[in-house]
Amino acid sequence: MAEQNTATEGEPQDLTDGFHLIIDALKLNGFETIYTVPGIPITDLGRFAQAKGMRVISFRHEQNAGNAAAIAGFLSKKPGLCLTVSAPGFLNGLTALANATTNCFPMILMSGSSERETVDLQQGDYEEMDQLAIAKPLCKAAFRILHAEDIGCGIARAIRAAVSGRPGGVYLDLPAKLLGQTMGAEAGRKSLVKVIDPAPRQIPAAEPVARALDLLKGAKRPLIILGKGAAYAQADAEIRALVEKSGIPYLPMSMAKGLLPDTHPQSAAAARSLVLQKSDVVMMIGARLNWLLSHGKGKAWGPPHAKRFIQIDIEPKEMDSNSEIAAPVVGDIGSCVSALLEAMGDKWKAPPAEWISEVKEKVKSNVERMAPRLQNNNVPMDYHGALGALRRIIKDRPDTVLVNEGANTLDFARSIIDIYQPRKRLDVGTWGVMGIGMGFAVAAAIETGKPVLAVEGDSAFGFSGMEIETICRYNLPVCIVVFNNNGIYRGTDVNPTGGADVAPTVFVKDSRYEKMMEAFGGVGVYATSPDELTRAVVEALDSGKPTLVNAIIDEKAGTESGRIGNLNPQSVVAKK
Ligand code: FYN
Ligand code: ADP
Ligand code: MG
Repeated sequence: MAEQNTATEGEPQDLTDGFHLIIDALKLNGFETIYTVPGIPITDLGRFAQAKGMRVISFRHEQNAGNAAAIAGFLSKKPGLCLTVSAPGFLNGLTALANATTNCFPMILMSGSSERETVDLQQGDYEEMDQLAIAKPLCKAAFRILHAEDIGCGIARAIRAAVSGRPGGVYLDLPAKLLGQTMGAEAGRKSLVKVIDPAPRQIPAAEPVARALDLLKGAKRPLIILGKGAAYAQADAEIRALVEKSGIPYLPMSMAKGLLPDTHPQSAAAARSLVLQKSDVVMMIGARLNWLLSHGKGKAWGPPHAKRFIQIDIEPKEMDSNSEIAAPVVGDIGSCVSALLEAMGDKWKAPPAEWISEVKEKVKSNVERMAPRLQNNNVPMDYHGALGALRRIIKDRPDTVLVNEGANTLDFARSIIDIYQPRKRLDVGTWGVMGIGMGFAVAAAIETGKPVLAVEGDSAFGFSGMEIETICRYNLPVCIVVFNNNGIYRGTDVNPTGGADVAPTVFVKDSRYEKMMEAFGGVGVYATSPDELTRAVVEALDSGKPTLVNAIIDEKAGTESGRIGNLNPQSVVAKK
């Protein structure tokens, strides 16, 4: 927005300022949405962005705005934008930025900050904090812009850092003074940078591709593992073609579910333990050998050193991080998968029939074992009854985005609810973090325009629950189902001293979460049976009205920490 300035010497000049240069730079680079919590010194930045046609989604807590930006980055392959106030707001957003970096989601956290001179002398400014220094070790890159004429380059650098190579979080420090700085409008316009090719393709050399295929060809019991990097890459058709042409069973990591429909005949999701144990050559596509894959070694993986790994990843330093990688293929997944497909030629032989049938039999028996439990209409509900109902709903509406967090609610939903399309399952990711629920749900609705079903443990919901006001305010098609079992993991713990305080894992019994939604004008439903749950969710998805279903789960159902209770240290002296 140019203003007339008559105060400077000579001719009157059109002026612009830091606020408008930032917005112009963002718009020039195709950004449409900012996730934020307004306040000093960035309130006007949000206002002006809205005035200039950007969508400015205002949250109740910065961590949720940050989580929204992070998942927007995952869904769109462009950095999600989060805008916060200084020190405390910045710190609230920082958790989401660190989590985004850990998960390889591109996002930019822009925070207002107080004056450098005062901060550096620690003179006690309003919300004083050396934010740049604090952000640096927790994200992929951190920059500060001090001069209006550097805004173009600063934003360009932030974009490139977030999306090139392994994606991640970037911090951009915006001192209050910068926002008000003026410069000539024409010079300002020329200083902006439109980023060309922000995430250049990284094409693998022929040799690593040939090495990988040689290893795969010689395998007796090959396995493909698809990770969320593969989902992020948006190379859906190529990945499906590679899996199908190879004939190899594949295991989807949680957020890679749906890259191929979970009902695909090559899916080994329901034979997870077996394929990890017995495979001899494993090809990871955008998946890391971190804790979620037991670091590629130990009991879960069968005899030591019996496996050979192929890893496709954009990050060369990922190779050998946990286990030896016999055939590293470094490049972007789209290019790597295309190169593999081409080099496979037309005469690719399917893996040995005994292996395929062994995996299929295990899948069949696990699926058959689970099936009857998913039909139960028990009151109070158990996880299988409630999730069986939601599984049928997603089957009928495969374009619904499923957001999922909790412990038992997460673990049961991951294996029970089949996903049919890429990037339709968003969850706690690499850290197993609680609190992503409402931020992810808001951004999923906004970025995809599809209905969102958020399946939340009652504890998990509490971390971001206040954002149901945000969901109602923007009238988003989000249906939240709170799996209410009166506590963390389950609701049955007691205080061993007999004192008045309840056990630390226990909540108020029979909490009426649905009334929270009603308080903001949304629809609240109290559901005690799978049939009631089905009716409520179907109605919510049909109407698109913000809805919260309080799903009453047996407080005895569930186990400590879901399926990862083994990670809890055990005391040798105390008994639970
Ligand atoms: C999977 N399974 C199925 C199906 N899908 N059986 C029948 N039908 C279907 N559709 C089987 C699968 O083969 C496994 O059995 C079992 O169900 C569990 O499958 P899952 O969930 O894929 O495997 P598992 O072992 O739980 O995976 C390990 C994990 C996972 C670490 C990747 O637990 C995970 O992502 N955890 C994240 C937890 C987290 O972040 N929690 C938040 C913190 S909670 P078998 O093959 O017989 O073993 C804080 O307390
Ligand atoms: P999961 O938890 O599903 O196994 P991870 O987050 O551990 O997935 O792994 C994702 C991997 O994907 C990371 O190592 C990351 O470097 C990689 N990755 C992300 N995007 C791309 C891409 N476009 N091309 C290649 N690798 C990618
Ligand atoms: Mg609970």
